[in-house]
Amino acid sequence: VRTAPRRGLATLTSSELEKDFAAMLPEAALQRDPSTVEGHRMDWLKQFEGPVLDNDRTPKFVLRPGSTEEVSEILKYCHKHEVPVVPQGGNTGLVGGSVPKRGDEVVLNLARMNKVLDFDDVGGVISCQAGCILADLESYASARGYLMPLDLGASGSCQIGGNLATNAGGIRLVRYGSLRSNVLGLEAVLADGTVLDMMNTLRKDNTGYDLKQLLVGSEGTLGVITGAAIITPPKPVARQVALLALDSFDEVLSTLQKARSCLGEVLSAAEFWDSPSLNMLLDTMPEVVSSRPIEGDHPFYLLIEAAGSDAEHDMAKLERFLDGFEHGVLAMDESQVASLWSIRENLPVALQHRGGRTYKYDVSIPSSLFDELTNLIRKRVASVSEDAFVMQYGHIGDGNVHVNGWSPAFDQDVLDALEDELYAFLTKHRGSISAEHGIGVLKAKKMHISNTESSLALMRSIKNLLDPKNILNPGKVLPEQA
Ligand code: FAD
Ligand code: S2G
Ligand code: ZN
Repeated sequence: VRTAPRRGLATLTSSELEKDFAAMLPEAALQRDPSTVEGHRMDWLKQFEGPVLDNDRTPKFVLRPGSTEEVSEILKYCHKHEVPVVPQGGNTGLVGGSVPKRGDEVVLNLARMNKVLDFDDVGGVISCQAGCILADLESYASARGYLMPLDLGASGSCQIGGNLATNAGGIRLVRYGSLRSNVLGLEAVLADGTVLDMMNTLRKDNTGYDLKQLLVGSEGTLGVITGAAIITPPKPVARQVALLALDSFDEVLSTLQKARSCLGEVLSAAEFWDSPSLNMLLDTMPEVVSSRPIEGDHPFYLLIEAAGSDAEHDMAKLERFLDGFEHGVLAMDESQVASLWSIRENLPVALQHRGGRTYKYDVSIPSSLFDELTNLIRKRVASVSEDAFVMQYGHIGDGNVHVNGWSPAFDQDVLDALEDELYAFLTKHRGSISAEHGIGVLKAKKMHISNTESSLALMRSIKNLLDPKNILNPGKVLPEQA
């Protein structure tokens, strides 16, 4: 908790701000309950907490606007009075982007803007407000024979606005592509309160710079996303999931290749995890996963999902793919499919429940370097304690690996040494420091590893153009300048 006020902090106190916002917004738009407000100031990992400043400079409320107009009013006011704002969705982000960093920021949460505005059931396009929870949109689309182009373990809490702001990846990217490629329209409010209405449901619209794409993935630093129009692909008729036990990461890769060639267009997901991941889950959340899905403790597990329009046709493809494997299970009905998926989706949840300290890395690297990367992290984490271990899991279909070290205690020196070595490795091999989780606070200082100086300079010019007073999520994405 930082007590002394810092240079450049907002001048208005929480009480003054609250009085002004109460005068301009309906009562429902101000959340004052202290424990709720506190929850909005701590991230999901419990690793980032907005500091409480003295002199009543830390807002004791959260803003929850109910309309784009209210967001615009709020930003006009904050722009005029130079009050920093943290746009927030479901607060499931993993890089510290969704909570205050300095302590004087106002949290602007989109939860109350959760309406579906329109659904085009011929073209398969949903238009909705940014505060819609992803799982709610999935139910809405599924009831109409469609589905959302993304799914992730946080779908029960994350909002489509946050998904867009982080260009979230998840388990469907291998089939439907990035969220970015599925966005047709966007509505956002800029730092000065200007409403940018780019809500469009046309598949083709080549009229100048694609401004919406600037906001997708900008993590709340260029504007507040208030609405979107997203392509919803047709819901597959049948879904089958195979889980295979494999002996090496190379075998995971070769099996993925085989899946691609045997299943072709019906391959809808390819996720993997290793033995330490499954053992951690069985040990930490036996109430969720009580037994091994396949007899024995195997080095690696590969989950392959086929989803198409003809169960028989898909099954024939799947049987060809599964031919020759010794250890595996094939889930045919929804409950078996769900239980295999629950292993994968609960890995990060169990890790968070486990307490202790997680060293979380979400990287993209050429698969040939995977073992070297993991051994680098394993060597460092093992030096913290003999109970420490490293887990590997993720979206192998997109080459996106989540390497998580865990130890009972935290060791700053180990973290510093690990990160120096890891980021030097990524620099050397032109890997990405963030495959899907974004930058937030956590990786702002490492942006130079995945971006050239000229790219960073252009990003800064764009930030200065759109948010010259730096009120939108200050200290996130771009490294702060001295
Ligand atoms: P928040 O966490 O609230 O915010 C995230 C960022 O977006 C912040 O910088 C915030 O300022 C900004 N923001 C939020 N809403 C808006 C808005 N309306 N306008 C402008 N900026 C906004 N991520 C993946 O990519 N793939 C995964 O597979 C995945 N799995 C996860 C599993 C679990 C169990 C958990 C806890 C997280 C997972 N995540 C994953 C990370 C996280 O869920 C995603 O980053 C998600 O998109 C964040 O959405 P949110 O609504 O919670 O946003
Ligand atoms: C996933 C969640 C966060 C993590 O499970 O796909 O994106 O790295 C991750 O545990
Ligand atoms: Zn992921």
